[in-house]
Amino acid sequence: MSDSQLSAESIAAYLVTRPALAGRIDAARIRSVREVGDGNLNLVFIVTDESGASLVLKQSLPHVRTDPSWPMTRERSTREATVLGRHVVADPEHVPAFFDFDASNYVLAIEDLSDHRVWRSELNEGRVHAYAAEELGRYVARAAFATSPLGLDPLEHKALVARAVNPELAQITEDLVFTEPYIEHEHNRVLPENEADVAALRSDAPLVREMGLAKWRFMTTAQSLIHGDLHTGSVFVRAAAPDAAASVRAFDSEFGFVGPTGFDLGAVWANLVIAAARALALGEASRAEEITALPGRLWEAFESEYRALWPTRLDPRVWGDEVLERLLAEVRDDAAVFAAAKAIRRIVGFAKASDIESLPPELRVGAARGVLRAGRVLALTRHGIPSVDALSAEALAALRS
Ligand code: SR1
Ligand code: MG
Repeated sequence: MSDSQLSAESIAAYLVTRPALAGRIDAARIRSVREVGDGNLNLVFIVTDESGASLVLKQSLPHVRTDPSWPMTRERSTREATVLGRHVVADPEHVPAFFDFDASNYVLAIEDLSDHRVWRSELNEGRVHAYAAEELGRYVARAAFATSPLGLDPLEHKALVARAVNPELAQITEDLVFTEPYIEHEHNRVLPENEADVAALRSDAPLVREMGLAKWRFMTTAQSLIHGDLHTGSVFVRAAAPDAAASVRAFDSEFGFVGPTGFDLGAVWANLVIAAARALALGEASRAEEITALPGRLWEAFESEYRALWPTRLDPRVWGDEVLERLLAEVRDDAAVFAAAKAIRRIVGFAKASDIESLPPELRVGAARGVLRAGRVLALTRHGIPSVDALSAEALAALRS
């Protein structure tokens, strides 16, 4: 089998060709195959055999799933395999187990996490899962440390930069996140009542400057192997139960490359702003406040894990403790401006967020306006505000204004 598209009917035959999966699932006794992909890009199947063993097969399509006229490199599967392969070593607690990668057919085989739920869907239904923010902070810190020159031999780090280069998907982010919201573009779409808000955004020269600088940092910074698309729809959560601990897993790392560490933190932060906007629109003020506290918890967990790993850095001769403080300040500053960019793009640009889109139109207008204002506050006031909590509170005030 080469370069062909999987289907529910072909999966049993496909599994027979993958020796790495032989002990994980019985290809001769497949009970069910469910296609569950609902993102913008890929086919995703949950495969279960008669014994109840299961796994997920994820195959990249040669085009955007939601727009077949938009071609997309299938090599993004190879990038995802690189990111997941590294992250599963750095932090197996926070990513799916990784079973197999078939480079000829662009198929990853990973752990079935059907007992988890997508965090965005949970937030949309009013279940906050506050612990997830801290777990993600730890995940970003562990992955960042292990794949940066702090934890990787310099030659290995450079080899990783080369191996993980992801030009086509990085360009999507560069265009969709940092440029298109600030120009007239066919990808953009807002409700007529929000047109004036978008016009105000585009004529806000300091904001456009900050977005331009953020794009520059995104394109020129090679700190650590980032997930690259860590929004709440890329995170599985499972609350603690009497027989199981809470679990948080980041998936879908096909946008990953060696980039700015703060980008992943900013992505989580942005989508929490959007979730808070939804809660406010629905009149759930205390839930909005609860969600607004999460970027601070995300940051504190990141910082504390990063500090805990710091004694293991590879070159303490020059990377002293003042360097740590500067690196943390830089990552925090990046996280805030990337959060701004990622929040605004979900309102104006191609990829929307169901948190806002599923609101009734009369509530969507105000929620969208609030997210744009909050994004502006994050980008423009971040230097003068001493903590993520304080900046988050400012963003909440902007959501309310
Ligand atoms: C064409 S891909 C659109 C968006 O979906 C992904 O989740 C990324 O965020 C990308 O920008
Ligand atoms: Mg995705």
